[in-house]
Amino acid sequence: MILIIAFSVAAFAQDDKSKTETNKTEKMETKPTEKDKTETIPADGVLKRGAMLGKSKKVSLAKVMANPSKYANKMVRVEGVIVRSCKMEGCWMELAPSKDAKSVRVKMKDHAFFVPLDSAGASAKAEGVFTIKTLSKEMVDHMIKEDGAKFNNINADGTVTEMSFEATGVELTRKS
Ligand SMILES: [Cu+2]
Repeated sequence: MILIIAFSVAAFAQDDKSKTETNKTEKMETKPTEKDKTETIPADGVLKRGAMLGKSKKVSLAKVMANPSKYANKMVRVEGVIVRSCKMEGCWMELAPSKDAKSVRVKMKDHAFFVPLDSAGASAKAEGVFTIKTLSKEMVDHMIKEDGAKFNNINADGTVTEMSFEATGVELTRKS
């Protein structure tokens, strides 16, 4: 009985701490549910998250990466392989044209939907908009420490300027 009480106090204390940190860094954003984090990506179907994919122009991820400004700020559809994804909430994933290629960070728009935490290795289609943004040092540090992100282009002041893709909807599959 004592053990159970001690455990629940510890769990409560931890909850409290994560709430405080969240409020500081991310304001009152949507949090992923347990299902959001752990749902299985099927091999014989698709797991859809966010808005249904529409009929925007399909573009090759490799072509966009070769010429980012040509595609920036227009709604497009891309597809690729998930190289890495946010280990905390699934609020971003790195999408590459093929397994060992350079990737682009795909962020789930408005932090309103999420991909499963073990999404790496799955294939994804995404619809959204490419933008070029500078991330603050705080954001970069947070993403490396908390989310398991990697950056190879950190500026001297700790910020990162990167092209990213803001997705309104994604479709994931384990089909190879
Ligand atoms: Cu995240």
